[in-house]
Amino acid sequence: MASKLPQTPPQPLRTNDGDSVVLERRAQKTKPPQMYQVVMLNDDYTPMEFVVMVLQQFFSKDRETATQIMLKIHLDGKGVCGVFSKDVAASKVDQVMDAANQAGHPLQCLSEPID
Ligand code: TYC
Repeated sequence: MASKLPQTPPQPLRTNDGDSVVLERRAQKTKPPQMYQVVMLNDDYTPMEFVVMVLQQFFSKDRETATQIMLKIHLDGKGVCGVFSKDVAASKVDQVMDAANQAGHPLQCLSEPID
């Protein structure tokens, strides 16, 4: 697949006097892509250990970080597992929901755009 080079806006050239040239700076037109956070919700039934495992397996968290995130969700009702492009975030949600369904746990997770 051909990779895109970063796009630099066209630089207008304008002659100033006989010899010199003025380069005008233009605002960058391409916006950075919208990013999405994957949020996990608390419930009363999913085992803490399962949530820690999900955070390690699908979000590449070490055990200590995964435990901290799980406890934050447990206490606050929800927590952010990671920030991704739209497609990757959707795929993370699918992976988590599939794993939870297969294990018979009601764990819920969603993705939402961030500013
Ligand atoms: N509240 C659950 C319990 O006490 C643990 C839990 C944490 C569940 C985070 C879901 O996203 C979650 N077993």
